[in-house]
Amino acid sequence: MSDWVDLRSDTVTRPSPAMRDAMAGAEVGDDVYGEDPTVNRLQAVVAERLGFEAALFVPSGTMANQLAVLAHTERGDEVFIHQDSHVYYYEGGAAALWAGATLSLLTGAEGLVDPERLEQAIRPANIHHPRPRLLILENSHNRAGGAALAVERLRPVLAVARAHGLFIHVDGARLYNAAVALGVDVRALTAGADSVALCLSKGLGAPVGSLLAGSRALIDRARTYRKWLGGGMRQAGILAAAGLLALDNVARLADDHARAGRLQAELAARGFDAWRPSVPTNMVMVDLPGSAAAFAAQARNHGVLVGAMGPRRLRLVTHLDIHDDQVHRAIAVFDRLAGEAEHAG
Ligand code: TLP
Repeated sequence: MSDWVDLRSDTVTRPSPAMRDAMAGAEVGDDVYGEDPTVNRLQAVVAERLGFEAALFVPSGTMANQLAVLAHTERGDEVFIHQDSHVYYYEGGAAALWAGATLSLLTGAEGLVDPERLEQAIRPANIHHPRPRLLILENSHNRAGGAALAVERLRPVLAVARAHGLFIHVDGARLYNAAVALGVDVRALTAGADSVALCLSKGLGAPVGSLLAGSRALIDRARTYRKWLGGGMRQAGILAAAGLLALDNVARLADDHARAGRLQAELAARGFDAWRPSVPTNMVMVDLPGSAAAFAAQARNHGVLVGAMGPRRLRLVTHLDIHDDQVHRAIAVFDRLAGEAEHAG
């Protein structure tokens, strides 16, 4: 697939030669015994960077989120979440399956739960109601086009959650994209949260791996659930070594954001309804008059891979393996397909 322009996701990056070397040379031990020095180092570094006591290395962002739901709740507890959030929309009903959670789906601009809607949704203690327990936020917000949500926007909804004694989990799969776009330290975006999920295998370029960060007590509970789910990995230092190098890729996320900006501007100039949210990151959404799946199939015929985010919406994601060249090729293919559609019309 090396000649393709793959804009489907930032999950498609392949490890760099330096990463492969670090993996080959990683010092390892059995992580189920807590004895893998490289995993332990990665967990300590990420906990410190995100401002938490502890962190746990897990295979995927989905597992990090699901462990958070399991560790914060008991069966039946109510979890408040935006209807476009990954934990609800893209995790296959896992929160109901594993944690037995009651999901309360809320709305709000750019993927952020509206504080008034949250206030209205939280019901008083009563035998008829599930126990209100957890608020989940997502930053940057995937289905909102990669929207980075600033601290000032988070504050009101965090205050409502706190006032009602809810725990707060942030799905920060792309938290560093948000921090870079907003020009803030990542800790500004984790302040006030009880746990954060961070992915190393998206824009940061590791082949595998995510972390859940939180208090030591929460992470101890999450470790037990990880074991129950079969997520205890043995010589996982081979993966953690790549993860440690991935943390060096934070500053260059700005390049991905700039390329996404150029892609959006060029597509818009060619008549596409291409948009990015108010504080954009590494995504461009394109709303089409016709089928997104059909357009994606045609683009594939010309070597450009894009994802369908809805019946008429495409998502284009920039990442480590997308350089200016690839951006130009993608624009040329969109141009050509637009021309063909005009012809057909
Ligand atoms: N998202 C994937 C797809 O599942 C949609 C993608 O290509 O964007 N939180 C957020 C906000 C995510 O976008 C993703 C992955 C995850 C969690 C889950 O991470 P993984 O794929 O590692 O389980």
